[in-house]
Amino acid sequence: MKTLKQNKKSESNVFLKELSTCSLETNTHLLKLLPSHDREKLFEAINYVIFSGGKRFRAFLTLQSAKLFDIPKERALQTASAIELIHAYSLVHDDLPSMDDDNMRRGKPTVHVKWDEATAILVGDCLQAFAYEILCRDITHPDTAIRIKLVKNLTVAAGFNGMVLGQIKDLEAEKALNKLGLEEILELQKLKTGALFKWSVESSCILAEANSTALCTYAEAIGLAFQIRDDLLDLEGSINDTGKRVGKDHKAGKATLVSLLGIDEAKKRTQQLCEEACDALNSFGGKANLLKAAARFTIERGF
Ligand code: GRG
Repeated sequence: MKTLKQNKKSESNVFLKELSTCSLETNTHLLKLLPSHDREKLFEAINYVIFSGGKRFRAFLTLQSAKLFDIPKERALQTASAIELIHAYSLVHDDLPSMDDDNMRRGKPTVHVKWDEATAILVGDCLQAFAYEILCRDITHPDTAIRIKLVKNLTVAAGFNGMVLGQIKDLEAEKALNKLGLEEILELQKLKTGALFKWSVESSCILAEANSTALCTYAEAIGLAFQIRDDLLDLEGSINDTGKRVGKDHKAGKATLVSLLGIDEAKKRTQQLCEEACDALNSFGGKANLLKAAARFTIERGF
């Protein structure tokens, strides 16, 4: 009989293998979609960002949630690619000197360091536009109304009532005299990180014309847990594991759930969120096992 520890280890190995498969499939699909271009510098920088690593965790969420509804792989790869492009754009812009000012991402120099600021801005712009263009293609779904819904919901998740609003709140909080309270931090994280997580699974419900309540509850919980883990890694992780500078947010006195609640309480929160996320998927039975494993990865990950 396997011990609990052995079971956890084998679940984690299965999950990591599946994460790597999803990453490979998404990269192959993106390579197929990427047009050739005669603007060498821009094209080189875009390739650098798209294929510079990254866990492809959002693509994983999309591909696995699509499996719950037996969505054809080609369609799911379209939405998985779109969400990774939006995520990649957000990282390139977040790293800019006027935002978080980072020189390392995914273990490599950031775009504005390797090239220049203008290139980084344009690369982000291109990635964003490309994501929407992909969704509009017929292969995403034959029904135009469904394609429009995918695009519309993604603009909301990424835009001024979603990720951008979260980013603005984050930038303002850094300069504010009064530190943010618990509810304000939760709201900020829900927008900055959670909104894209939510679309990652909601997109599969849109493709399947299925109810999205359970999956959205799951995504909101793991989105927050993912962010708390990110803040913990900023404190406890290393540049080798995370591929980016650590200790920066802590040093800057950034308002996070970890700085507000302390390390132990923050870890407890991630446990609760993981349980909440897994419970939300119970109605899918064994089909949701990998998504449940993803929730556990979210709170245990070291990268
Ligand atoms: C520029 C509008 C705009 C928004 C930026 C995403 C974001 C908003 C900022 C990134 C800051 C940050 C570290 C957020 C924490 C959660 C997060 C998004 C971490 C990075 O995501 P991973 O770990 O990255 O999935 P990889 O590289 O694996 O894809």
